[in-house]
Amino acid sequence: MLSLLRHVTPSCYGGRRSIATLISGNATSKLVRERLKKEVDKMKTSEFRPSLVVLQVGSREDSNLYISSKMKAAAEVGIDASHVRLPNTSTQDEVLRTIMSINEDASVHGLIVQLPLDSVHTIDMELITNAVSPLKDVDGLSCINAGKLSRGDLNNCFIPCTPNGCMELIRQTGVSVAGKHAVVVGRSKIVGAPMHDLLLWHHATVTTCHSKTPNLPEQVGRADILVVGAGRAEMVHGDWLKEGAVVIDCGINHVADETKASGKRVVGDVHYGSASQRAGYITPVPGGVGPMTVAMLMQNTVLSAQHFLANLDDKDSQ
Ligand code: NAP
Ligand code: LUD
Repeated sequence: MLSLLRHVTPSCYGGRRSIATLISGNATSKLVRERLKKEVDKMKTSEFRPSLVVLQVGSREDSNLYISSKMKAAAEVGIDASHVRLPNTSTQDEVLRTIMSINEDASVHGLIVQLPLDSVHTIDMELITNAVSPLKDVDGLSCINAGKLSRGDLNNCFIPCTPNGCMELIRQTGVSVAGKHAVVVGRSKIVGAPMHDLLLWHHATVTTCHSKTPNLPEQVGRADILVVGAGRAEMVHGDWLKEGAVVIDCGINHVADETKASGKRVVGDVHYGSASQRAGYITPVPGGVGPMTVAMLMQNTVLSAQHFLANLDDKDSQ
């Protein structure tokens, strides 16, 4: 565990020493990928390999980057992954037909539709995520999987990758979730809402905040465990935090930085410099939650392939 956590190097912020221990998503995700590779090696035959399809509509630059990380991780683990890209002129019906045909393809165990959809036409995102077969929904975004998670049926559903990755990072700290006060900032279907459910069913008392929550700093200050997914660059400031809190930052925001060749850099939703002065544990951005999202997608795909094989065995023995 020690190599996955390290004390944040003293920073100049406010002239004080940093005290938080950094939780490395890069190191934790590497361990997950190594474990999954061993599991895939055991189940792989000349005819069988876990398989994943990532469906993209259009070609947003950020989605291209995330999908290429997913393809790379799949190759490393031994998952047969394909990237299906539909043009940004695709209609809702065309996207639905593509999903149906992948649903019916018995050689595919996992299907995700990378969001947001980038089409010139209006597409109902809810209709699209619910069209994915719940048995292949390795993103855990269909209402069947989300419903099971909200009722605490954790062992019988696919858990969305980002919150699942956050739980894994919290586990690395050794801080137990049961009985703690957890605060989630954001209530989206992909981050905040499933994060709330996961923390709740791991027996935390959970407060979920959103854009209409009055006095956010006060709510954040009550958190033993804080997970932020708001999409607001460096919004959570260190002096909002309870001393020693576990801080998990899901935010990926691009801000201008003239010292970089690209003219920009990536920051989280938490102001890292000040937060690391006060938190007990903190995730960096980049290198925190992002790589865990990718690793958890691999984990869900391997789980789905294992279910598929177990069902084949059941059928054979009947
Ligand atoms: P989203 O769909 O835009 O949802 C943002 C949520 O934050 C909403 O619930 C919104 O409230 C809330 N919010 C916005 N401004 C707020 C404020 N000032 N105070 C309190 N709550 C506020 O975004 P998302 O998809 O959940 O993503 C959130 C962030 O996480 C983004 O930076 C995204 O890039 C990042 N992300 C990272 C990963 C990863 O793997 N690292 C994965 C997914 C997303 P309302 O509901 O009231 O609008
Ligand atoms: N849609 C996701 N849309 C966006 N960062 C990701 C993501 C890797 N259906 C569906 O993959 O799970 C999804 N399912 N998402 N995301 C965001 C979200 C989706 C975000 C970051 C990363 C996937 C990642 O690897 C690196 C890091 O944080 O270290 C690099 C960040 C950078 O931009 O440099």
